[in-house]
Amino acid sequence: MSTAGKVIKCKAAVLWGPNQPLSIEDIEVAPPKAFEVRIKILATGICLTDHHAITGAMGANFPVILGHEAAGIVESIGEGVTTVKPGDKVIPLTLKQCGKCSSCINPNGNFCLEMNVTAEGAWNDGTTSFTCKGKPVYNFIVTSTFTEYTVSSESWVAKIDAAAPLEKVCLIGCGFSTGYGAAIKTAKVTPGSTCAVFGLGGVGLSIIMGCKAAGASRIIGIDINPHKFERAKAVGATECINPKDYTKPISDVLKEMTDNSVGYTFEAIGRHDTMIDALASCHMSYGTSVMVGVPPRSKMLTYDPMLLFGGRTWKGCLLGGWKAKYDIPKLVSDFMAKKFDLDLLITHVLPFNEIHKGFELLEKGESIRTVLTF
Ligand code: PAD
Ligand code: ZN
Ligand code: ZN
Repeated sequence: MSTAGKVIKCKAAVLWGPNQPLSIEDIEVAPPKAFEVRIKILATGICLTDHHAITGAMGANFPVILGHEAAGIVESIGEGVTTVKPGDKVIPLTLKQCGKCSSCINPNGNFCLEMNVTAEGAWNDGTTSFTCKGKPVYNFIVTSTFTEYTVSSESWVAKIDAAAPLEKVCLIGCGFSTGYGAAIKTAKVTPGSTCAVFGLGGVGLSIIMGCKAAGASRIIGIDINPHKFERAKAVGATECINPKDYTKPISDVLKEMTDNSVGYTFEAIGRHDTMIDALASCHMSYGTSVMVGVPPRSKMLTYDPMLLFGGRTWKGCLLGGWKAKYDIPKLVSDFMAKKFDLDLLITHVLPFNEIHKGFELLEKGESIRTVLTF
């Protein structure tokens, strides 16, 4: 029996407030309105950004359904939707692409200026697509994938290869694309260069994969958890170091190790101190440092401007700099063409109802990516 046009009752992990446990609830998912798409989620990764929203380091309206790194199948579409149809395999996007604003039309921009309209987790008319116990539930970065069904807007959904394995390509929805793009698209790592990656989680390892694909000859991984080193080396790190093993600043350690030749550094943690460490660690004249970790909300950062005065470049990027609606399907095609291996990033696969275990593994530093399947 078709569910199109009807409210769907299903399970979702609802976060009722900051620092509360995720609660698996029965929710109602409204049918898609004009230009909206309702998606049956089949696989979703757990990213540290979801954790930032739980702790309050990243803003969200409550109650909220988190999750933003997923893949699924279109269940039904609203009026006017032309780019996807029921049955299509899709990746919900964390960045929209209006295709018309100054950011979308510039080849280097991917942060669509229309983004702010949905920043509060509700649609333009103030409504939400989810309800639980009679209360509206907000969305998270328009994706909300810790649910059996979600609703997104057409410009936030990318149709992907019908043969793509969803339990793997879900990582292309966030972590993989973010890291890989940070290296090849944002930093534009050059062949033969030396790179240093701070933070060896799913994003950091994807940065390493990007540095390697770009032809870097030396890739140094940095993490305070040495258990992360083995997998970092498996994806391409040539060596790994733990800042806790040194008394001097990590920037000095890297300078000595490389005869002062670190061309590119990346911060994939989300801390101010490591953002400055990463900046100070790239070459003072020609180095580029990319801020990939989400900066803590509402906190100012102070730094010595001399760090930039000699010529360093300091950049940030969202989703690796990719233009989501156009580039995500291409990355899925690249995966299908075996240009990179996502299995290296997936340490755990769990059923959706074990989501708590997935977050525990993340908190304990025991996972790279946990994929939840439905
Ligand atoms: P993760 O928790 O899997 O990895 C973070 C790693 O950092 C862990 O291995 C930690 O041990 C390590 N770490 C923590 N503190 C330190 C420290 N002081 N020094 C060295 N290493 C440390 O996270 P992730 O890979 O899922 O995400 C990493 C960041 O990237 C996080 O801030 C997330 O919010 C951000 C992100 N940004 C985007 C974007 O579009 N810019 C997208 C996705 C994720
Ligand atoms: Zn993410
Ligand atoms: Zn735009």
